Amino acid sequence: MTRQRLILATRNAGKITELHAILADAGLDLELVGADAYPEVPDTKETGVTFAENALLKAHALARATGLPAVADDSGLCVDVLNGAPGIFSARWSGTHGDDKANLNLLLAQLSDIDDAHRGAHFACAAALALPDGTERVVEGRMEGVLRHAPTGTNGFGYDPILQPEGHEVTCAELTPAEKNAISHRGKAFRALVPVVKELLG
Ligand code: ITT
Repeated sequence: MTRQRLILATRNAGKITELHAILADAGLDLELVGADAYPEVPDTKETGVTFAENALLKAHALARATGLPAVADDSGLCVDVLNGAPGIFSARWSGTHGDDKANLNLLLAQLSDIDDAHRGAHFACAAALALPDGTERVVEGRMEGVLRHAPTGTNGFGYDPILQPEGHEVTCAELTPAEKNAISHRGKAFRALVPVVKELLG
């Protein structure tokens, strides 16, 4: 019997490895491929105003274009004192999409006068599953923490060097990938997706 193919709407190999491990741990035998396996399918514009909307947009577009079930995620950093910003703008906060260093430095500068008592923030992730017939599900995960005044650590990406997760004395960039996945917004959202995948594809 051929294995059910599931596409993940990302070109980020780390995300594919992480979801693959979570699905395998759950006993789901699916063939997981990244968007790179379908180079003719264009990237979807993230025109939604919430993480969930953007994850659903990406999953539906890929499911429609390929005729296969598709998973997509959208994530970002939400800062309490900024009323949830950068949020969906996290990847392009400084104006240039994907310039992690500029994004982090701009955020630190904006928060320079804010003391430790008011530096709460969380990473948020929405993960969506869409089927070619239009069926959809979306789940969310969060990692709460506080923002440091300066970056520390070299692991991870994005805002990892300044987010110290709740209950930890180090930043996300000082955790190993496995330690981060165990508590991360994306790890939680992907794990919450397991029963959904079982329900719709199991
Ligand atoms: P895709 O290609 O999969 O869309 P992306 O780089 O756009 O990946 P995300 O949507 O997952 O990444 O995240 C958007 C931004 O939010 C990302 O550029 C980071 O600035 C920030 N971010 C999200 N998750 C993060 C994490 O685990 N650690 C640090 N920063 C994160």
